[in-house]
Amino acid sequence: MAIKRLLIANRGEIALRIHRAAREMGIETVAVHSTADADAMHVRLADHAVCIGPPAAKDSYLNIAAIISAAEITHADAIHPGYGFLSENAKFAEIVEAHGITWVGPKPEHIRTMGDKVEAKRTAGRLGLPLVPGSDGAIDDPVEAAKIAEAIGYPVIIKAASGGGGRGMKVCNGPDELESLMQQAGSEAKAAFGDATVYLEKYLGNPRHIEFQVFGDGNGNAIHLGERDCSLQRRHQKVLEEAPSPVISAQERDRMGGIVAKAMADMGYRGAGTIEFLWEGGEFYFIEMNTRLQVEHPVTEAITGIDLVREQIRIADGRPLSVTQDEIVFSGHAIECRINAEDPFTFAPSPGLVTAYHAAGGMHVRVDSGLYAGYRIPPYYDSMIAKLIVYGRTREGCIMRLKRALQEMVIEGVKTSIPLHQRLLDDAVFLNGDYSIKYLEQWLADSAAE
Ligand code: MV4
Repeated sequence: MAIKRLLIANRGEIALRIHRAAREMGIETVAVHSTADADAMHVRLADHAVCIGPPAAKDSYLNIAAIISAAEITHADAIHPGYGFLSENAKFAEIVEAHGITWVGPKPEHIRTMGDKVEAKRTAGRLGLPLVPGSDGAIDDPVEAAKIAEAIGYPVIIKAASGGGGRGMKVCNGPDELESLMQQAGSEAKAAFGDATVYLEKYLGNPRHIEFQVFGDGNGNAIHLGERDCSLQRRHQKVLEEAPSPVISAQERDRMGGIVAKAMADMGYRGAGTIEFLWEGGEFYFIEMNTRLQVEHPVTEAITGIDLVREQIRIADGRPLSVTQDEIVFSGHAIECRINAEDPFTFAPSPGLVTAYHAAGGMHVRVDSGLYAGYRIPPYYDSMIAKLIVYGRTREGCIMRLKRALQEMVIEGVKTSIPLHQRLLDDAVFLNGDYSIKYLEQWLADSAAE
């Protein structure tokens, strides 16, 4: 096969990240961009660039015909979708492959299965992953639902099959509100996703969000690269991620990692994937699988030394996994801070001209960002403008280095979330590592009240 020219169907820091991996493999790159992104760093650096439409994502980064045309015109022989946009669109993956273009991603059938949360859970259960107790599949009969809720115990959570990312969930505390909440969840899901299907789970009150990175070769071989702890979130947006999780022992990592890798091997999974768990009372409960590269992948790269984008491209090119499970060594600690162009207290977006920029540096400090002085952050897209990823031999050392690196970062002209990270890194609960998915929002509310 041998990929020669890779089209990057994305923007921002991840487009640059993919460009860098491709370049290091001797692969040419094609940037596609909206009119709002003509001055983006990855567009400047790519070998070829094609404008695919106006600023609105639906007319550019989500415009399948425009992207396929750009690939044909530039003779790209592969497409990497990054994260978001079309990355988990099974139809797009099929269209790419139907054009004889290599899809740098999972098999379309696996993208489709995991995109339906009911199918995903059923598949995970069959593959031996531990599930949150709940309905076996979709549920629409309130009488049946009440029986299940009674059996697993209240509170329960009603989730949309087409949901994900926290949209369309309802927590139900007792039988009297079950029927009306099911109706609400169903109609909200119908309005948001065009699918009213819902399912029921035991509601976990104070879990951590812990996800395992996996890779499969598509031929029955798979490995895991350990876990990331992504419990610090605000409105389902991750703020800071770390690897390893402060609460997972090496034995637990090996045990659970072994289970997820076996599951991926058995399903013939191809490429990068993330298995999301809630973790409570020392137990893992599968909730969802993401069939894409994730924003927070660099913390895994930092503690394993493995380039995940390179690995994705190799697999897409039909090559074997570059490492065996035995060769993977987890060493040290890594933390990623997501830096957004937004007010650090109100979270209001703050796009505009970057008047000065200086990236932190030094040992074990990585900045993934397309920023430069004079760049204008467009208002049309996600507000994440940089990721600061820091590595240390210990969690304490990593945090000290991260504080130092945050002090070095200069981004002028727009507001950023850097001050939020600086305050969080001084918080006693963060420092001791004993936080759940509820912690950040509580902490923000408490510090606003002070
Ligand atoms: C849950 C839960 C509690 N119990 N499921 C939110 C996003 C979606 N991926 C799953 N989510 C949750 N599912 C059960 N049975 C709590 C959440 C949840 C959450 C999960 C991970 C990270 C942050 C979160 C914030 C609020 C709720």
